[in-house]
Amino acid sequence: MTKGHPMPDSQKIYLSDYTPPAYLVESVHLTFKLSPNATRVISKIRFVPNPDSASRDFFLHGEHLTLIRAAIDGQECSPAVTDKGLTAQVPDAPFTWEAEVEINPQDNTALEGLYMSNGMYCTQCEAEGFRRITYYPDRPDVMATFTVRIEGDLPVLLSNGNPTDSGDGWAEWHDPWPKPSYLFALVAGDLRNHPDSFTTKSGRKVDLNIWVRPGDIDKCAFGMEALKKSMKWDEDVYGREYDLDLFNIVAVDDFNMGAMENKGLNIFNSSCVLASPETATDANFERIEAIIAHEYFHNWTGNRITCRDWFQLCLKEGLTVYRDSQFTSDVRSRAVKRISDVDGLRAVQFREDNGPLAHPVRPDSFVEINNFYTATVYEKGAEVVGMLKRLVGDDAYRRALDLYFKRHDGQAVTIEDWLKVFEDTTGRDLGQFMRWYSQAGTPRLTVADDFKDGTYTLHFKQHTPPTPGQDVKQPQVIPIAVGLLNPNGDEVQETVVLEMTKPEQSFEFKGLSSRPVPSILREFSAPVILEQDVDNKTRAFLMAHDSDPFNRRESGNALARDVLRRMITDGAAPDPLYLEAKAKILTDKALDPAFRALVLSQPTQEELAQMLFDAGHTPDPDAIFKATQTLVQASAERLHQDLPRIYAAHQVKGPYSPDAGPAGHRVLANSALWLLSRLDDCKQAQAQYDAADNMTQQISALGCLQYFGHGTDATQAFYDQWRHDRLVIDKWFAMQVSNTRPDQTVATAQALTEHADFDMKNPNRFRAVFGALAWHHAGFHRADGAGYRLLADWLIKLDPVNPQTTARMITAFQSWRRYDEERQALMRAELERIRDTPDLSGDTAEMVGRILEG
Ligand code: 0A1
Ligand code: ZN
Repeated sequence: MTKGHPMPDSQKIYLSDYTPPAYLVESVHLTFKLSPNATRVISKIRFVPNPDSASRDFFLHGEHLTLIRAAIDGQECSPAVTDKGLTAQVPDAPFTWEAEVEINPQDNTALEGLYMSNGMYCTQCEAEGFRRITYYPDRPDVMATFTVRIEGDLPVLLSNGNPTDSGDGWAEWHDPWPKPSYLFALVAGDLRNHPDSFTTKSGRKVDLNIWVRPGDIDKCAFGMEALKKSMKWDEDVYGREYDLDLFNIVAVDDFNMGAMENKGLNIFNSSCVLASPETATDANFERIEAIIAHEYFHNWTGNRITCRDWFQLCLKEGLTVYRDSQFTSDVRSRAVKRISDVDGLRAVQFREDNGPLAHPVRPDSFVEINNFYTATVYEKGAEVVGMLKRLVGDDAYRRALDLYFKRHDGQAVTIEDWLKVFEDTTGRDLGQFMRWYSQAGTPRLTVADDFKDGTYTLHFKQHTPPTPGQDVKQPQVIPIAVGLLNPNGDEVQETVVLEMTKPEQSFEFKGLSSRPVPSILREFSAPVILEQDVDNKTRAFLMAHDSDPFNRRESGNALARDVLRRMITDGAAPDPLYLEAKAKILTDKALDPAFRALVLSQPTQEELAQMLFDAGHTPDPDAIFKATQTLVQASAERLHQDLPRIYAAHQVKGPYSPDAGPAGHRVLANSALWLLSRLDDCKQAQAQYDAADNMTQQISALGCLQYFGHGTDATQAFYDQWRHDRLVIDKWFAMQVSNTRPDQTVATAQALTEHADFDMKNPNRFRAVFGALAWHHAGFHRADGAGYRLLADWLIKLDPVNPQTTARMITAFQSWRRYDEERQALMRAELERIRDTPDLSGDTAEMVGRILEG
């Protein structure tokens, strides 16, 4: 967005207005006297004038604080206080600031700053939560060492760094590594630990702990293994060692996001760390492993080297997501990981990039930074790192990262600094590459080809549609990985990376004896929408022969999209070509079962709505639903002989293991079960439910039973079995909504809000019901607007309690302009009702404004 954008918000801040801080901090001493409603925080901060700043204005951020007293160099003073912070007269020389403030963790339902969750104190400071703890220059370019004393009558008192001393009712911590305030953390509670240790490659022994509530101690082992694997991997692949004697992870039930990389004291949403075979699915295990890795990897990419300002958020997030995806590819299947990442990217990031919330990977303005923890910053940010690596090559990438760590350790830096290490390593000019960070929107890549005298030519065109505040786009550097197959299905050109830099560009392949079949954008080498005029026979051919597994699945997916498009817009019947191609993959024993399951899955209704809209149609949610049902039914019928065999062949014997191998067998068997349930009245599903001894098997069966109308007893039994386990009950809430027919989705969600276990203050529980509603495409988009109304009612209720989660969930409405006039009017009315709610939070106000305007 530019300054000309119509948002009338004077609170908007701009990247171009960045100025260095007037004062730097040398050291921070904090004392916490914990009390649920009246915690005292006493701070002693050594400030020095910043030689790189012309300003000598002294401003400290502070919100929701009661200032009890303040002093400068021991002299009591009376700063001018507003609801955003304070200003004071200070010496033009180093000085010591002291303050005492009172805060109320018990009433902090926003879950930012210091708050309470089930009797335990914990903090969340990213991005701007530290200012709810004490007065401070709460910006990432102010880095300092922290010493913390905690006084409280709870057995476990934790903060960042290493413990230095403790006694009855108090503990002291010191973190030797200078850090910005957003990485500060404190935890106090009646917690138990799962201990372990790791010896780094230079021989330093690090104590590791996962801290949980007493009942959860049997759910820590997997997370601990994932942590040790991550520590080893970062040493092996990036040469990065851990740098403290202690690494703590804490699980909390009330948390707005997945987890947080606080230095030496990572805090996790309990859903992202706790797992046992009985309570967590294979998908949960994989996600937990990835998130533990992600937070751990932040120790170098985020903590040791941090962001100069919040516009640079992708500097740490894009890179760290990229690193965790490399890790998962290495410890599991590279192809399966890539396919699932791209499915997620398309479902969430492409949707964002194609609507009112589109913004560059590095935004240039914002009102509320919390609203920019987006798929664009994270997932597209990771794609950009992946493209950079592809363009410079693996060796240069590693050398550039070595230089990055050497040059910028201990600093707060920018995307320019990041790209400069690549330029200095490779001699390349990355000026054009920078557009991936500054231009919003998903490039459309069109391709045509010709073949003459043994030369095959690919002609590409690129075009990026306008996005809010950015009407005109410049051409980007697009790495296009291409391979060529001959008509027998053999590869005649192995993967090469074409570097497209111009709006239109052609690439030649010489010396071919016949016209080849191209496999374009292998491994999804760039986050673009490929528009290729291919017939479905060719797609089926590539699905059978492509040596690139990503494109093999992609051809199947493109074929399915085309079949579904014709079913939706022309009333066509399911194409047997697709059903045959699918049957071939399903029964190909040479292929990885998890990969086969992905080929078996159909495009989601959201993906189809995007595709139709992009092709100039108005997506009709009912017609999309109907077509997907017809096609899945046709698949089940076509495969009816294979399904029982596949199901039986992929049952896993022996004790449960969440490893990729057995998990792959389970996902294939359960995909078969899902189809089989359409044919056998859920007989097999009921048998699996009754016999299940792990959550993957139990929930897969329950899903079938619920979806096909046989789930009443099992749903009750599941509740009775798991009512004591919050994380499992979250699944119970979500599944009932997800597995409804569209005419029942809203009523089911509504009824669940009246359940005694529904608690809007717990973000996981709220998301279980309303996330499931928002992702149920046909149920949410019911023609009478009941889905929109119910979600809006609850967002209005949630906003005063937890603005951050409200603002994230209002994105359910972001694609409102995609639909027919009636639905648009209904969604607009709900958005306006939210917008006009008195005292709406700034977080939600910004989002609703952008969604309505864009
Ligand atoms: N940095 C964390 C994500 C995170 C961001 C904001 C939060 O609260 C506003 C909490 C967590 C990560 O990337 O994992
Ligand atoms: Zn992160």
